[in-house]
Amino acid sequence: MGSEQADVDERRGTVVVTSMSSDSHTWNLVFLQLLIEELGYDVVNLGPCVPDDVLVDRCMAVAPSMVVISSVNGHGHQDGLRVIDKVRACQQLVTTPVVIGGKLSVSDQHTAARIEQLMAAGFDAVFDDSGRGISDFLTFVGSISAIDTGAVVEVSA
Ligand code: B12
Repeated sequence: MGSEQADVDERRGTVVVTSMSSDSHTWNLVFLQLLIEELGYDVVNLGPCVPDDVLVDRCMAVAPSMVVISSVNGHGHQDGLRVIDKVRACQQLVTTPVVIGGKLSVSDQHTAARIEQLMAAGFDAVFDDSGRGISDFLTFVGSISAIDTGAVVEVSA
């Protein structure tokens, strides 16, 4: 991805990458950190098993351009519904783009319904592994960057 790496002089802001309290997996977070850094953002990686109040407090302190939540242990749907409530309860984080992705459940059944619930609860996007996760995520980040810079880009559905 070297040639696509954004010029370091044009850093786009800070993204918080985090897991949630139940999830001890770490390589998903490292992967996302490297990916997002290559897109030109600084990343604050909160690591695995992040308690809800720590997640919210760190987001308040960093005031990020975006919060990227990752979960792969199968509890992402449940944890995500709880955490987004707490994030959106903070006035300062009401409009911050917050996304979630990974292996959000232990089964592929009812994926659409789970995504719908997470969106209705306040996430701006959900990237379940059963879909086109990473390419959809890159499109989403492109749309955030366009808002940041005022540029107009076409984002496919
Ligand atoms: C290594 C590993 C562990 C290690 C983790 C060590 C560490 N330091 O991270 C250990 C042994 C600790 C572990 C523990 C457990 N694990 Co584990 N683990 C794995 C394993 C083998 C690899 C995960 C990995 O590192 N992948 C590499 C990273 C880079 O990729 P990734 O995690 O898949 O993430 C990718 C995508 O999900 C996506 N993605 C992730 N997040 C996000 C977010 C966004 C926004 C986007 C766009 C994309 C995205 O992008 C990543 C790159 O493609 C997987 C199986 C597998 N082959 O995937 C199981 C797996 C994730 N583990 C699993 C389970 C169940 C557990 C345990 C609950 C087991 C147990 N009963 O104790 C515990 C979890 C405990 C807990 N509290 O969370 C299950 C999850 C089941 C599910 N979701 O359906 C898996 C899938 C194994 C399986 N097939 O059953 N695990």
